[in-house]
Amino acid sequence: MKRQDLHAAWLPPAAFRSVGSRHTVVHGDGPLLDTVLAELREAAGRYGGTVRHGDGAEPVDLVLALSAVPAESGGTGDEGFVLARRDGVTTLLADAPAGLLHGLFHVVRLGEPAFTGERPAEHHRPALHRRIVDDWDNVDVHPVMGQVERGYAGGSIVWRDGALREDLSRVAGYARLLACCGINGLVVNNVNVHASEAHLLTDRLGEVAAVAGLLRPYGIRIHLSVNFASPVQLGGLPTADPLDERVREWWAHTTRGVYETIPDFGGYLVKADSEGQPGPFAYGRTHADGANMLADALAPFGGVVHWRAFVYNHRQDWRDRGTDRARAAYDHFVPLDGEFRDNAVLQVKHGPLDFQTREPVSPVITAMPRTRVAVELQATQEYTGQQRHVCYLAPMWRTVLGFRPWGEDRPDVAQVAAGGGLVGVSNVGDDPYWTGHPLAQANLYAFGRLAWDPTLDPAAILDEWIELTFRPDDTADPQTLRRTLHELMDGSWQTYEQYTAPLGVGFMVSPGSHYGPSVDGYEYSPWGTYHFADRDGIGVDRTRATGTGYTGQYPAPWSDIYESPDTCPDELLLFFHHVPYHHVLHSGRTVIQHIYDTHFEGARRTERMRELWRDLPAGLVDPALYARVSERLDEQVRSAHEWRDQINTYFLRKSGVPDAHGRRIY
Ligand code: BDP
Repeated sequence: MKRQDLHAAWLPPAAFRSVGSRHTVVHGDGPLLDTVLAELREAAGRYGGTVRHGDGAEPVDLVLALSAVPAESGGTGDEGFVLARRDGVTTLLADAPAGLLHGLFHVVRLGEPAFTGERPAEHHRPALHRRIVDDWDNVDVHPVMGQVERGYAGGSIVWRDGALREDLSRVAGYARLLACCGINGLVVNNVNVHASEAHLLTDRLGEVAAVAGLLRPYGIRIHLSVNFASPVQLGGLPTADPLDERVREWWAHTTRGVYETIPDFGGYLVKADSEGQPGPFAYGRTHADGANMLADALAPFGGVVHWRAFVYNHRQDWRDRGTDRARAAYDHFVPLDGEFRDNAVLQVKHGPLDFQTREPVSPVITAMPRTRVAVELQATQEYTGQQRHVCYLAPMWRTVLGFRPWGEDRPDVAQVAAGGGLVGVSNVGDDPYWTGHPLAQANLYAFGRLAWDPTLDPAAILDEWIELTFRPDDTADPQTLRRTLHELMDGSWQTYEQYTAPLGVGFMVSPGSHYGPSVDGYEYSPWGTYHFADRDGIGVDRTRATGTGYTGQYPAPWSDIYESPDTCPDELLLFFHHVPYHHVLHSGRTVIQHIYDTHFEGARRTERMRELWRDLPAGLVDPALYARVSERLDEQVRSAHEWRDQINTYFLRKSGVPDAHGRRIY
């Protein structure tokens, strides 16, 4: 495998071999069709096929046609397509150009099987209309957060040293990768909108337009994070009160300017009244007032405001056991259900706290039937090993998306999110492998695929990613390569969970960096993330009976299931309950023994992961990639042992209960 191929992530040239060796005809016109043609021509040039635009007499293997798919079969919508194969010809039909682009990538994913046998018509349509990636890129290097907030893959591919990069070829490559897995929106800047980033909305809009121009050929709309106080900061107004006419006019006027420059602009993303960002509370207004003002400014142009529900007090008094950060989003937003405009989407983190390794599903997702809700996931591995650890997140996301808040036979989270969308915080940077850890690419790929089809099996998504990225069949030992990658990645989320904070209790990470263990790092801080471990027990009592009442934010049956330690799932026990160390889990083990066992087991599993990689026969993957993964696995093993030893020692000292198996704890 050539080095440059690796940098193409899941779209190395060889991914197009099957398509590129065919005789293809394309019917239809338009900018996205130009992209389809360019992709096909590039592949044909490499692999000996031909590409024709429009009618002709020569025989063909592949037809892509923009044509109305009969309404009785449901049509294809804006982005769907129909794939069929008969009499030796594979056909892709779509009502709209984006459908053919997605169809082409589907055929690329299928490879040879797209061109063998017969295939009855298959209808493909995205389950979610809005499938958006949020970059947390800063224009300037932030003194604490760096160029990309919570970025673990180098600098921004868009900005450098406070200015738009001259060479934006990585952005074009990014658009292609995102389109291939189904993404159709990108928020180009950080949710924390610092001073220079705020100007992207006005005098630096040209930079946004330049990026939009690179996304457009791949059917991706650009969105912008905006600062709620922009009318003051940029407009010179004395207030940003959302009900003040001058403020409303400023936003209307500014938004008009945005659409004059970027006619297909997607909309705004706002983090307000959260972690120091300004918001409507300063003016005694609600978040619906704030969101609706922006929604009204965007509505004439078909734009949407994504308003984040991540609102909580980050300066709380840790001595006050009654204040529960997990409650905050629900308490702020649920009373506003029904007040948001139709083009306002409430963007809710999947869990009530903050992207921990294990959290219950946020109850906000269940409680706002009259509001469009988007679910936000985090591909950047802030709390899941920071792209130094292998942690394939699709199994976690699948668990979230498949959760049925109202019980069996009722809608799942993915169905609720269909009204608003699925959003993923990006994990890419200017690193040659895009994501620092080369295997972390799979998380971004999986995010896009789950946004398109939330029912996909994480292992099947991983198969796709492996086939596209590593082309196992081009290697001497395809099965070993496939098996090794699956063994490393399939269960890696569970492994990570084993050696870090136990049973859903969360955090226990180093404050600030969020990397590595610090059991009490946040325990006496104002951030609201506590575990309450003492000599007798651990966990947060969030019950209605004796705790913060958080369980009451869930509908039945989960409000009751979570309320009792007898029915609460083990993996979330300490999220919901404060229990003694000798409390017996459903697994039959005590909490303290579970902590010891899982930490020994998790650390041991990382050793096994390293061995598997060491045993991989030479030549199956590029040597530079091999070395990068090896170096990261060394760090994962080191870090997992550090976690194991600190967690086990801490709880041995707190509880005084020895390990039943007599293993060494320090
Ligand atoms: C937290 C991150 C912080 C983000 C915040 C957010 O630590 O850097 O700004 O989430 O989502 O997880 O707004």
